Amino acid sequence: MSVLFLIYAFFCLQTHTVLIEFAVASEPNEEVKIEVLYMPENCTKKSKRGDLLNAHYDGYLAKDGSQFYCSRKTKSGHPHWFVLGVGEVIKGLDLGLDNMCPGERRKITVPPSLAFGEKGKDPVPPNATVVFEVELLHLTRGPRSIEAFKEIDRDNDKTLTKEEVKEFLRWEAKRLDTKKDESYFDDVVKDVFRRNDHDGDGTLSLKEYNVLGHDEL
Ligand SMILES: *[C@@H]1O[C@H](CO)[C@@H](O)[C@H](O)[C@H]1NC(C)=O
Ligand SMILES: *[C@@H]1O[C@H](CO)[C@@H](O)[C@H](O)[C@H]1NC(C)=O
Ligand SMILES: [Ca+2]
Ligand SMILES: [Ca+2]
Repeated sequence: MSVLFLIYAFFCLQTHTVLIEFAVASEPNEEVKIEVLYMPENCTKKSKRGDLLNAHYDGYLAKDGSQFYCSRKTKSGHPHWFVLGVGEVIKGLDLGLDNMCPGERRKITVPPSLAFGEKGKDPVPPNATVVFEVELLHLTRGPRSIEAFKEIDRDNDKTLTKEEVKEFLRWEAKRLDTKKDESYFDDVVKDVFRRNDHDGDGTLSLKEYNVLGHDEL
């Protein structure tokens, strides 16, 4: 999945994490255990909710140490790109990968309530505690971050116009060396505004843009 697609998806899909967080809140005794296996000397940037992370992770069953997942061995062997803190990965990883530096390695032990639950998910059996060994390779501030909003908001007036969004998409496509027609950008912008411009004034406010972690403002 390309980063551009992720950005598009984030403009267009409302996240549904409220339910997940609610479910987790009912199990206050179960916590994620984090052990740092390797910490790079230079830790300049730390992960937070809404960031795009690129990581390798191997999954093991705590019960017998058997491996049930390895991102290095899947079809393409590519590390995964995902957005932190929004339910794209299991809750235990959303919590366990917070505040992590690129280059850092962690062992994260996740109770079943924050992993695959009472039902499990083949090949993970029901009620299984799982252990992940994760290496964070790259981190970029995600499309729902205040950094991204500011980047798009070129005139810094705290609203995004269609032209600003389109300019940003063009710039991203160029940066990622993805060739797209003008009509593609027009369609994306149209779709973004149809879904997000709730008051129909032709611009996106911070609230409409749905920046994660408003408290930073
Ligand atoms: C951190 O990185 C910078 C530049 O990337 C380098 O000059 C510096 O020596 C590094 N510091 C340590 C403690 O490795
Ligand atoms: C999983 O745990 C729940 C709650 O402790 C229990 O009710 C259920 O029977 C367990 N399921 C299995 C398959 O062990
Ligand atoms: Ca603006
Ligand atoms: Ca608006």
